[in-house]
Amino acid sequence: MTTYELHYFNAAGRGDMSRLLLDFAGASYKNVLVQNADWGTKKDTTPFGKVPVLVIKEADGSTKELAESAAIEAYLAEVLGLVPGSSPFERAEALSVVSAFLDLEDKLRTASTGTTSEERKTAHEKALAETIPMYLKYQERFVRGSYYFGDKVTYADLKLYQIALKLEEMYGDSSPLKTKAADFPKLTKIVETLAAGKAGDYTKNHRIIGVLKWFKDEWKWGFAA
Ligand SMILES: N[C@@H](CCC(=O)N[C@@H](CS)C(=O)NCC(=O)O)C(=O)O
Repeated sequence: MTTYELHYFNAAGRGDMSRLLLDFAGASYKNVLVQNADWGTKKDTTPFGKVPVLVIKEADGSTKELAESAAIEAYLAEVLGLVPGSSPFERAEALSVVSAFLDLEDKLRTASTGTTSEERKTAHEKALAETIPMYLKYQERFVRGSYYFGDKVTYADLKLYQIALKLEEMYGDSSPLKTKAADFPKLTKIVETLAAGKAGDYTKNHRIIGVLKWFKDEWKWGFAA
C-alpha cells in the first residue's frame, strides 16, 4: 500500500488542501510538522526551498518527493480518484476550477499587504463586496450537477470546500458564501453536502489550524502568541 507524508508547517495554509484530499480519500498519511527552529536546515533539503512537500512511499519501499502545492494537489487528486474523468481535457477542466480559486486566494493575500490596518480593512471590505462575489459568480455558473462535474466529488469540489473554510476563518458570518448564499445555491449545496460527510469530519477532527491565525481587527494572518 502506498503511504504519504505531508511536510508542512504547523498551520493550515498551503498544506490544508492536500491534507483534505488525503483525509477525504481515506489514504494512509502522516503530517510531518516542520518547526520554525528546524526550517533553516530543512529548507535546502526540499526541491524548491519551500513547503509543502509530499513524500510518497510505495509498497516496494521506494520513495519519491513532490513539491509545490498545486502539483501535489493535482497528483493526489489523480491517484486518489478525485478527478472528473480519464481524459486530459476533463482533468484540465478540474484544474481550471482550482486555478481560478488560487487566483482568488492571491487576491485575498494581496488585500492583507497594506501597511496599516485601515488600508487592509478597506481592501478586504472591497474583496467582500466585489472581488469574492465576482469569483463565486463564475464558479456558480460552472457547476454542472450536484457537484462541479455531475454526481461525483472531485478535487474541484474539495477546493471550493477549502475556500469556504478559509472565508469563514477570515470573515465569519460576513463570508459572501453566507451573506449572499442565495446567489450561489449550487456552491452552497456542495459545501453543505461535503460538510455533512468526510470533509466535515476532516474539519472537525483532523484539520491542523496550528499557529497561524486570522487577526480580525488587524485584517491579517499572524502567529498566535
Ligand atoms: N508556490 C509554492 C509556495 C510555497 C510557499 O511559499 N511556502 C511557504 C510556506 S506557505 C514556505 O515554505 N516558506 C518558507 C520559506 O520561503 O523559506 C506552493 O504553492 O507550494
